[in-house]
Amino acid sequence: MERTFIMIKPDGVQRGLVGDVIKRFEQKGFTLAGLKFMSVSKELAEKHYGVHKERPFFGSLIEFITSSPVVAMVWQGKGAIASSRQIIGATNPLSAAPGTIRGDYGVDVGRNLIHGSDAPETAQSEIALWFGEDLVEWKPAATPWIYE
Ligand code: DAT
Ligand code: MG
Repeated sequence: MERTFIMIKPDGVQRGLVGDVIKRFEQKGFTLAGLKFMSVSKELAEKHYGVHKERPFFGSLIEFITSSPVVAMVWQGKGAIASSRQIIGATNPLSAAPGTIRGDYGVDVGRNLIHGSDAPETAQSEIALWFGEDLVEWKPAATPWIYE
């Protein structure tokens, strides 16, 4: 079982897409392990996007992420990291396939609605950064109907 960090960005929240996004992960068969609605501090945003520090869009990215509340989540399941990236779609929504979250709802790379961890190492560090140990261990009753 893998865990991945997913965040609905300020544009997704402001546009009323929280329910649709959560529905997609639930329908896939993934399990929620953490969920919080929160404002993001500049410090947290800069840590989260630290890898992009030298990029020209870093300043506007931090400004955007801290501009309005986000929904931070941890989703768990078989292959959850790569599968979530597929559910989310390509970074630039204009290149994202229809049926993906970014492909269905976005047009601008700076308003691409959602974040998902890109590898096991980043998933681990992002979950630690956003949730620490504050995750819920549980097994949904539907588990044997999702996993053979
Ligand atoms: P992803 O969010 O798909 O993992 P990333 O890690 O390369 O993409 O970039 C992080 C975020 O930074 C991305 O979701 C939106 C923003 N971003 C990336 N490339 C950008 C660009 N060329 N111009 C403006 N914003 C960009
Ligand atoms: Mg990334």
